[in-house]
Amino acid sequence: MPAPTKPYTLPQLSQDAMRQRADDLLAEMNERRSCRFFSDTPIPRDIIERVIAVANTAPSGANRKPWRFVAVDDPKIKHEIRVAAEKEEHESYKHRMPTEWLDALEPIGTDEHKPFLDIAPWIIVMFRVDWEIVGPKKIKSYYPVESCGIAAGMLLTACHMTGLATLTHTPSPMRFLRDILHRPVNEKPFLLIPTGFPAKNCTVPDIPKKPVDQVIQWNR
Ligand code: IYR
Repeated sequence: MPAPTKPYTLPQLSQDAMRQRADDLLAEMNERRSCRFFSDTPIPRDIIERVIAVANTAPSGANRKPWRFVAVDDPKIKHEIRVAAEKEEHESYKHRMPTEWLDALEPIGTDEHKPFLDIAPWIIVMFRVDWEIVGPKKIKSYYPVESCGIAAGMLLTACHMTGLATLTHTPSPMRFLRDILHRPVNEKPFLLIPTGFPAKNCTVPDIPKKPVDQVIQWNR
């Protein structure tokens, strides 16, 4: 049965107001960078809950919200994650990643060492839920990868707009996260997002973002 409906409206802005808002948002989001040097300054849990709540507003296939955010601030668990991630990353950097990939990463300067996993006050680990058991039923998710990608983008945006730096970290393979965090078999590690303030002396690679005219193709 279709759900009951309710009205949906948005404030009617003038075109100039729309331009201004988009320009302001662009200026703000242009400042977002992947952060690899965090301060250990604690961030209260309720702030993390708020940014996750924003991500949780993301659209999802059949409105299933096929994600789970595991927010980790326990130093022991963060360290376990670091040790396991560095073990996989060591293998990847030394044996699994082809030269072409290593060359692509060279300007970014990443390597197998992941101290930020100890230092950042929080690691938000995002799991993708492909199915759930609800009562006697197994309920499928739809488009879980797309849905999680959208929610992850909204989480990064929410963190940035809240004044929190993030890194989208993808140790590979990341099966170890399910074991360390005791997650059930229907949850697959999707992304690991350390968050907190940037370290006082934090730097980022001085590389440009691709200009927008290179990523838009107008139909005429
Ligand atoms: N996951 C590895 C390697 C890595 C891969 C890509 I693609 C990046 O943009 C950055 C790093 C790591 O986190 O070091």
